[in-house]
Amino acid sequence: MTQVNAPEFVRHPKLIAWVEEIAKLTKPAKIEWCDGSEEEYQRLIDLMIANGTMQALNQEKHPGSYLANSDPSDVARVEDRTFICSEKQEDAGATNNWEAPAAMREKLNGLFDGAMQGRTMYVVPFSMGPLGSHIAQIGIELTDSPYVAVSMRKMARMGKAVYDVLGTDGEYVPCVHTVGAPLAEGEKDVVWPCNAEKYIVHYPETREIWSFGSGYGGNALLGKKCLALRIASAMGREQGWLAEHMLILGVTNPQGEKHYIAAAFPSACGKTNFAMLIPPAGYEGWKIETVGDDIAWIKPGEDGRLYAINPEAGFFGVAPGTNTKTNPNCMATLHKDVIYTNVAVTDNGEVWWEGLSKEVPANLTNWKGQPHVAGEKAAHPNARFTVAAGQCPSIDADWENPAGVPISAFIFGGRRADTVPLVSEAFDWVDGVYKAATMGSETTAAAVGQQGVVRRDPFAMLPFTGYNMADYFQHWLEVGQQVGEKAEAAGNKLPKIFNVNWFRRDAEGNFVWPGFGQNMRVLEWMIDRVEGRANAVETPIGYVPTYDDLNWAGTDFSKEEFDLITAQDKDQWITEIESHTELFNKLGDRLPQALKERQEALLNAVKTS
Ligand code: SAT
Ligand code: MN
Repeated sequence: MTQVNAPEFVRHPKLIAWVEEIAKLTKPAKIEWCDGSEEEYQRLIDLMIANGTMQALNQEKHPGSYLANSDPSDVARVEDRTFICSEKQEDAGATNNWEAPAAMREKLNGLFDGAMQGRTMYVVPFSMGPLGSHIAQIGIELTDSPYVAVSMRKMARMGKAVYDVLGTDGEYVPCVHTVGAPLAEGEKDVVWPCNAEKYIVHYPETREIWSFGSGYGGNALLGKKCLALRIASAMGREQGWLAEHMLILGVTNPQGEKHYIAAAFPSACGKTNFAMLIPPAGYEGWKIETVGDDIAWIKPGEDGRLYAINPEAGFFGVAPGTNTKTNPNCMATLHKDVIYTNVAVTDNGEVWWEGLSKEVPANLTNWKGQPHVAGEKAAHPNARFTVAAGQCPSIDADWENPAGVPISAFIFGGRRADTVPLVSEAFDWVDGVYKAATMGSETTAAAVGQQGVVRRDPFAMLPFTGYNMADYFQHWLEVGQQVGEKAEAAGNKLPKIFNVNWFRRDAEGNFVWPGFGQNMRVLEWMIDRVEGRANAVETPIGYVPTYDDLNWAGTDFSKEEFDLITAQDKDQWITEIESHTELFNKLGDRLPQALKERQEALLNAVKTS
């Protein structure tokens, strides 16, 4: 049996026993306890260069940066292979795949038996949230993928110091990950080992994560979607806080007034770009700062305000479409020390992806490692960069403040070609929860499956809520109620809730709203609404700005275009609201009555408008 040989910085007998137990099951050739050092990082990178998993990029253009190409069958999250295994099926709810924990354990025991044969098992200690903060959660990921180990070092606070926080008996979320490709004695490894069979399994009650068969992104970097959203959302429900699929940004106006906003969009709908927005011409003196680009943990304060932290330490962002126009801050963040996955590379060792430049460079090698063929994608649409958040020029001074930042407003946005206007403000908290709960969005390449079809994606959390979605809605309603009472007592206000749609199209199928920096105009209106100084008109679906209520300084965006993108078509809205019934029926008895009532009232208001 493999020697566990825990180093002396690990002083946690239960943890060591657990590593021993998993080693006995998975039978790795070797165990390596990661310490998070620079030396270790470089050694693993060099190892992957030697075995062909990674290639060094042009070190002058991309210092410290590397590229990995995954297997073409392992390029995105696998939602249909993702399971929430609570004791009772109704606790996982209708929107999650479920299997009884005992049955799943038996299945996984079979799959994990010997799964790491011939490989090294890395013990990766990490903290989601600032190390030692009362808000942070610790995880230990056991993985046979060095790619995962180096990526975790960028995406989370990873290293020896985690064990100091844990001490001899601290709590952690055990995360077991294998690519599911054992190597027989003398067998040559492939460049990106993985298994056609995949399981991403969560036990919310015992707070464990088990992942089999994939080495990619959210399937394998278990601190991110698995811990910080699925497990954390279940913790949050028990403990009275929220784990959300949200970016967090700070807006400061020329007078120096600062507001923080948290915004939920489904994967690959521009959260990273929005979080790093640069105010456009006409917005001199305004500033946007970035707290996080993907996940927010939000806790009620005694003053009735909601405080948010970004539990992550890095960005795992979509590369295609990113360029110096769409996201200059992101491009600057990528100036060094990046791990790229599934982008294309020039013969000069420079990265390229669709949208990086108008011209496609000659002699391009595509993400499959083959010569690029015109008309095909050079980078995979879900190609990603992994980079430390601290490198971002717009990073907020308080991004690692363990107390979090106070949230003034929530934004929910889907990708919708029609029906949903540029922006609307909810009438109140319940209406806001309704809007978020019934949000629809066209599917993207971030998940395996058909793309561009509208599906309900409540709170952009459809793939990430670790318990019954109806209970999740109820939890949001309760948080609003409790925080609202505290806020009133303290003279504060609950955050306002807005719905946006940057993705509306005209009759020719073109996007109407320019997006990116121009979203600043919508942000300004929101903040002025929070401050009670902006005008809005009441419509059946919420408060909306007129053309004159937005600041158009520095743009020639016309009233005609504005009318197009803000139009509310009565028939489309009746169809839309009626279609919410499908989700509500699916969720069944546990759906909060307040949301059913809200649907009826809304439908009535639209019909009689
Ligand atoms: O889940 S991933 O981390 O692979 C990316 C996403 O879908 O947001
Ligand atoms: Mn995401």
